[in-house]
Amino acid sequence: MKAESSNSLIPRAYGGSLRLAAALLITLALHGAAYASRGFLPAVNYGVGKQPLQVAIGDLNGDRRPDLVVVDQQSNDLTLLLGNGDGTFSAGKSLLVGPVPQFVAVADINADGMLDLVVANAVGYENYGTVSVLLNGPTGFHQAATYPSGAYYPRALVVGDFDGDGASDLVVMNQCVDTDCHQPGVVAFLKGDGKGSFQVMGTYAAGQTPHDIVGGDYNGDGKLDLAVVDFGGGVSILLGNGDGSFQSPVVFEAGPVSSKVVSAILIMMAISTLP
Ligand SMILES: [Ca+2]
Ligand SMILES: [Ca+2]
Ligand SMILES: [Ca+2]
Repeated sequence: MKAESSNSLIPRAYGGSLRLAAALLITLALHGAAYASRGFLPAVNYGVGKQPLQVAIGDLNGDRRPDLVVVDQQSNDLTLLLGNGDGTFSAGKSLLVGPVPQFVAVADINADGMLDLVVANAVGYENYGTVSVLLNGPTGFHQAATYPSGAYYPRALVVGDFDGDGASDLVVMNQCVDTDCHQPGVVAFLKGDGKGSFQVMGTYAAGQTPHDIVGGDYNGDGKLDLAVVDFGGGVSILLGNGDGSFQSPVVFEAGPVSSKVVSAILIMMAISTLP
C-alpha cells in the first residue's frame, strides 16, 4: 500500500503543501553548482491560461524530461509546459477541466505506466464540487471525465490506495458542506476502480476551515493517513484504518497558516507528536 505522487523527494509526507518546496529543491539540485557561483539567471517567462493558481511536475509525455502542468483558475483549464531537459520549456496545449479549478495532482491512477492528471474543481460556492480525471495515452491526454468531489468547494486532493485493494483512490479536501459555507468542511474518500473512475464512499470531519491536505503513513502501520492544514491554525491528523475510512482527527494546535512553507513545517511538527 503506497501513496502515489510525482514528488518522490519526501517519502513520508507529500502532496500539495510540499510540492512547491520539492519544485524548488529539484531546481536547485539541477542547477545548484552554476547558481552557487553566479546567482540565479534571469527569469524566463512562459504564457499560461488566466489566473494561474498552482503548478505540478511530472514527465507527462514519456520522454524522461520533467514537464510542468499549471492550473488556470479563470480559464478553466490546465496548461502543459513540456520540458526540453535543459531548464527551458516548450509551450504545450491546454486541457479543459471543470469550472474554477483549484489543484492538480500528477499520478498514474490506472497503472499503465503513464502519468495521469486529477483536478479539484471548485465550480463555485453555490454548486457541488467536482473532480476531473484526465487519463494519459500514447497520443496525449484524453478528454476529462468528471466525478462529484463529495461536498462544496474542493481545494486540494491526494492520490493513494487508501483501502488497500491495489487501485488508486482519492481523498478530496472540500472547504464547505453547504452553499453558505457556515459549517466546517470535510475530506471525502473517493474509491477508485483502477481504470480511472471514482465514487464518493464517505466524508470525514477535518477541522474548522480545511485549507490543504497531504497524505502519508504517519504512524508507520502501513495504512495511509491524512494531514489537513487548517486556515485558522493547526493541523488535523486523520489516521487511516486501511479500508478507506479514517479515525477522528487528532488536532495539533498552531498559529495561522501564512504560506505553503509554513503548512509543510506544521505538518511535520504534527506528525512528530503522534504516539
Ligand atoms: Ca496512467
Ligand atoms: Ca483502492
Ligand atoms: Ca498509518
